[in-house]
Amino acid sequence: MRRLAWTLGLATALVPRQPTQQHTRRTVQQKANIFEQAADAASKFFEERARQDSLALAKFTEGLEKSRQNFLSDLRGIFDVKGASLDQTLEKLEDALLSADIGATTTDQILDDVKGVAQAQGDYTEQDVTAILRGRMAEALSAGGPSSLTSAEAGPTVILVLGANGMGKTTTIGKLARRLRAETGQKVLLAACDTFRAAAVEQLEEWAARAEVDIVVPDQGIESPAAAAYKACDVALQGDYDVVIVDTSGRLVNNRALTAELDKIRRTLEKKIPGAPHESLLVVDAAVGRNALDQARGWQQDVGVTGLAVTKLDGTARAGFVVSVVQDLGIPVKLVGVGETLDDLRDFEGERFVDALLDVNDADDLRERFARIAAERAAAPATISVPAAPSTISAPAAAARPAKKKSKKKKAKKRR
Ligand SMILES: Nc1nc2c(ncn2[C@@H]2O[C@H](COP(=O)(O)OP(=O)(O)OP(=O)(O)O)[C@@H](O)[C@H]2O)c(=O)[nH]1
Ligand SMILES: [Mg+2]
Repeated sequence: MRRLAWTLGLATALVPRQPTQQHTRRTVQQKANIFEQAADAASKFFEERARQDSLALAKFTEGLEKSRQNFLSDLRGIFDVKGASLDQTLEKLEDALLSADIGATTTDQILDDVKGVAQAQGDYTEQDVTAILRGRMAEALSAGGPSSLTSAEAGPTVILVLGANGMGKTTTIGKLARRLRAETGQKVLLAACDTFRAAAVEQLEEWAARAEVDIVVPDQGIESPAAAAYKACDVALQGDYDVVIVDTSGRLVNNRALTAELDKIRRTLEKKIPGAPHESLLVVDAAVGRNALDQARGWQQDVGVTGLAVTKLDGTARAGFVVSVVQDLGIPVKLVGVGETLDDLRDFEGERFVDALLDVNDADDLRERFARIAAERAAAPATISVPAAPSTISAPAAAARPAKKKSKKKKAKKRR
């Protein structure tokens, strides 16, 4: 419906204004032709947009295969049960959401919405639940703010990359460098400031070669990462680079000496390039799940983080962790890693991520349905009681209770 309205609007806008004096048959025919051409152009425009959207979604879907399969099979299990009570459905939905690491806040919101719909409509459909899942997850993902990388207004943009050992910092830098060079034509410089781990500099050199970008390595015998950062800033300013990406060694945020070293790198960048670092990107491994969330909280408090790069989403069945990390920390995810090769880095878009996770084909319909539900929920009284005998259900609510007791301990642990 929305698409039709758009098409007609665009077609009308594209019809040139004709003089109104003569309404000959020829003029009418000309108008009809113009209208037809405009409608044709509009339909091609939408076809192309749909093609690009589905390509981008396919790339995302590939990387989220494990999580998608897991989540969808859990969800299907809920709707395949005929005559389940609302309590039973909510119980299973809660299990599915917590197993996917969606997080307690968003899970509670979703369960509350489903209860609300059941109460208001006396029934709920699978489409209602999918619309609620999609809508609330997308909403939670947008809570961290814009997911585009920040750029400097003038001079080089400096991206400082941080995180614990083995999270995927160096790999992400290599992928990002290639993307910025190949897709946006920027002149990229890598700064090898991991002087701690043997072979870290060579690893970054290999990524620079693959990404076909330049790199600054520390001078022989100089082991201070701040000195390497200083040198990289000089090269960036003299060489007119657009972006400098700074690799740092892996560290735990509670290691005071290493955090002080990071401060020194940051002060050096600030002194040499106004406004730097423009982005402090914390790299977290999705497979680490909720522990990564605790780590990220420490980084946010002690070091300062402007965005997250979530790596190894391809290896986890709990990509829903991304929702809880954004919701709990209020920091946007800016990049996601879905594999080990140069092409396996994606810009993060909340809605696209959720569509890939839920295997959504008609996002417009779900978006409209959720808007309706959210508006009704906003207008409804704050506390909603579960209806005693919901319509889809014939099994007695008591039948669900033993299962609930059995899983309570596990759930409480997950909710923490
Ligand atoms: N499957 C998968 N593997 C990844 C991804 N990103 C990184 N890796 C792998 O994770 C491992 C560690 O990656 P690095 O880039 O060396 O991690 P790091 O954070 O720089 O490590 P340190 O410098 O030792 O702290 C490597 O084997 C990478 O190939 C990803 O998105 N998916
Ligand atoms: Mg590294």
